Amino acid sequence: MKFLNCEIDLSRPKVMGVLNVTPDSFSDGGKFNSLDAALRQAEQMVVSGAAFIDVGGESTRPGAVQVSLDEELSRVCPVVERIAENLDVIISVDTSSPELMKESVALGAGLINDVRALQKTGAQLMALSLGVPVCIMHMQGSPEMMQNNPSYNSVVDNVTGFLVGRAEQLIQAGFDRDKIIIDPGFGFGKTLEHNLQLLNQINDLVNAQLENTRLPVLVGVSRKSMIGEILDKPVNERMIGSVAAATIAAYKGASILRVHDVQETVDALSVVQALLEG
Ligand code: 9MG
Repeated sequence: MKFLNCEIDLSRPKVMGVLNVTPDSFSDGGKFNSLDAALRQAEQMVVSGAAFIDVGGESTRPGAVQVSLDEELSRVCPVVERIAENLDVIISVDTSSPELMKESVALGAGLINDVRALQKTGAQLMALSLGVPVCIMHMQGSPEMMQNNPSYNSVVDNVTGFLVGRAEQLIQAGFDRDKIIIDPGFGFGKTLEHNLQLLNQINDLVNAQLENTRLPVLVGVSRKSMIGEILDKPVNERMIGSVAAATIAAYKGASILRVHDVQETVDALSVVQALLEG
């Protein structure tokens, strides 16, 4: 897949490091220190082997309240700018806001990661005009309400149908097929049972055909409540469970793993890669 200044071979699984820039993410004081801390964390993830850094200023956790556009811009833009100036990595911007898409691509972001699949007013048109690859995600409901009794006839069919249908709409609107990544949205309006069915059958999504080709699949399970529920452990004790789930997804064909624990996941993916090549 072609990004701003480089091409990434997604036939081998790649790691996307998560960089949350919400106020509670870096508790070391003022703005300058927070920026420095964000850059150091991004640098560490790049050294550990991340191909992408996903920068997000809006919490999309279940029950999270929305932040204002100004707040999101002021959290994300300086971090995108600093990473673009200092690191050789593809910057993904985790946003549904067309204004932030525009600002961050101008500052050097090379991928738009939208948990709302470009369905917010103006997002699709903006992403099209910017011309960078996009990741579209499935979510049932909205972050405020999505875990209030989610239900499906068949979660795998429903999620696959939505993502392939949405990709088709984007292509018809002028998007390049080679610039679309799809994501089942683990934990976004899904029970543990739904998440496990999706993980178990992630190869169905990987193999879903759109005009005789497949779309790369991004999987984000890192530290999520599905891992917490399985292990009965708090968020700071979910690393091994998260790596295990990412490993399964990669073995079944996922192309990008969105994770907090980059080095551990990169090592696990090397084992997957050796097995697949062997
Ligand atoms: C921002 N964000 C949180 N979880 C995510 C997931 O699973 N996928 C993508 N694409 N973005 C996510």
